[in-house]
Amino acid sequence: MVKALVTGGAGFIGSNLVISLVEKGYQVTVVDDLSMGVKANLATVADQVEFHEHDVCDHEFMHSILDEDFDYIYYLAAIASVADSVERPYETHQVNQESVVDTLEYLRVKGYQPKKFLFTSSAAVYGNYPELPKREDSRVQPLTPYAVDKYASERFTIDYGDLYGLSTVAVRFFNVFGPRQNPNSPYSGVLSIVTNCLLTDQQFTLYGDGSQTRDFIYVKDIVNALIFISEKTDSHGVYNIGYGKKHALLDVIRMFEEAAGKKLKIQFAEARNGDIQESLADITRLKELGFKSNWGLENGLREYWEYADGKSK
Ligand code: UD2
Repeated sequence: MVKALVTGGAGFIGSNLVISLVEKGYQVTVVDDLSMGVKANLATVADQVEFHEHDVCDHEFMHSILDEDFDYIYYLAAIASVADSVERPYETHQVNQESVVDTLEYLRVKGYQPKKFLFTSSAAVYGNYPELPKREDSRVQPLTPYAVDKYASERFTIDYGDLYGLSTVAVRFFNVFGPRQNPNSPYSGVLSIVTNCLLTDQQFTLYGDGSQTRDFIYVKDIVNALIFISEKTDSHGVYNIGYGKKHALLDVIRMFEEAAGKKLKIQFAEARNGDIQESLADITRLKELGFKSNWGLENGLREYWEYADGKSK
């Protein structure tokens, strides 16, 4: 049986990945300290997953788990909020970088050779340079502890591949949305907040005039991309994961209203400090590897709404 480890497997993207891996018949182990994830995210696969409620910074514990010698390791555990990383830079560093390096080092020292170690990074590493679209070799500008640690961990991931022969790869997520994204912080993914407002008839605060663009991608396409990239023996280096299309926030909200058959009450407010105006992935590398997305933005929005609306009833 194929064995996979997913750190952060109870989180938004992690739980979607775990469910897909279980559907593929993999034996899945999850390590998640539930600081951001929730166990309920894995409710449908609870009896098919080995779940450890544990901090990835506990090196001894992680070593004992890694001794299971996995075929695939998906490293999603992270302090996932940029705002949190600014509040708690050192703690972020321990989770978002130290734990990753310790895992890579343990694999190296023990001579374990997973088919792939996949690290999940973020478009945050690109910072504020206006150059678009963002190619994997575009200039980076990590402006926050979150972005610094993500960038450094990418590099460690790749260097452990180049220097020590581990099969490793890193990905940069653009704006991901879909089931189980947590809307509870002002810095949660904007579409999870929109969903929450639509479901509860609350007013949504739009920061700026809505013309800011993002490369939104449905979580199921993200999961497919993660599995695809990890299973390709010739994947290497960094891959952007987005659709390679930019949409104005207000246009996406209109599309979402259409899918929901409901109007969102919008209150406009000053643009957020540090908000970037435009974001767009160049996904040439991902396409050249042979990946094709299944859902796309409109289908993703529709399916997300059906899920969220169904849950609320
Ligand atoms: C994303 C990441 C962030 C960081 C950044 C790097 C998410 C959730 N956040 O931030 O961690 O990597 O990219 O560039 O993926 N907005 C509203 N009202 C709200 C919430 C948001 O108008 O209640 C706006 C927000 O000001 C922004 C847009 O919606 O212009 C998207 O916001 P976001 O937080 O979902 O994502 P982003 O791209 O700012």
